[in-house]
Amino acid sequence: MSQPELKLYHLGAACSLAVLLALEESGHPYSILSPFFAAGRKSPEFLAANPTGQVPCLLVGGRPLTETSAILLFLGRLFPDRRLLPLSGEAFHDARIESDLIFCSAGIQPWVRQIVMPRYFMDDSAQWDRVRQLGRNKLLERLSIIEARLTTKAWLYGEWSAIDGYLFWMTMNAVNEGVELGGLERCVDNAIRSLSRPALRAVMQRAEATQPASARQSSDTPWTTRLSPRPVLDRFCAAIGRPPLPA
Ligand SMILES: N[C@@H](CCC(=O)N[C@@H](CS)C(=O)NCC(=O)O)C(=O)O
Repeated sequence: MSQPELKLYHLGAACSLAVLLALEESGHPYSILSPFFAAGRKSPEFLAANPTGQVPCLLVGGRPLTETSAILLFLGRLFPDRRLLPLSGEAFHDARIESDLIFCSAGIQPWVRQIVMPRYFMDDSAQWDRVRQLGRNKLLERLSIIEARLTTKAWLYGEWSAIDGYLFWMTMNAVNEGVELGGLERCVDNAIRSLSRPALRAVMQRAEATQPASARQSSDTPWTTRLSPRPVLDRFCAAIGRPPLPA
């Protein structure tokens, strides 16, 4: 059966990176679309596809699909042989995977957003440091829940899945944004292992390279920075007191 054409609206280091990684791991051809058409201005085509103006938005044969957790679930089902998610078809088992995806997007991601974009939560910029610190505290608390899940295994489900890729995005933002990850060695180790996957290194480099200059320069788009694998790896190692690993 022929697969649909897949196009992803993606922006730099935004959470759409988790979808980009799943697409890369699928081995299926896809293309990346920019949500912008001018500095800091989102294109009418993008806003028509996703009126919230947020990435990710995946065009599936031209039809938009939004929400990271729904897109990852869709890709897991579209490419069962690639084991992007360990779905079995058994209703409760698969619902637990869906629950984990929603925990990532609704239970963890909003705290990353609060740290990176405090202006969405507080109009008084004098309070932003405090808003960020509250976000860091909550992000740490939520990642601790993942830490407890990783006690006996490197990956969330024993084999790499797109949720480990999604967690990588959370942990990368945590370490980039000064969250103290010293007590979360397994989360950081999980992220380091994801970073050793060629697909992730490839998408990080591509994500950085495909940003239009206008998006890079806009102060409105903080999701465009710090995507080089090497410094991210160094930050992970430093966070848990591990000597720097070879590139
Ligand atoms: N609930 C959405 C949230 C998506 C989201 O927050 N996207 C952010 C980047 S991580 C975004 O596009 N922010 C730009 C904006 O809100 O204008 C999901 O899980 O996909």
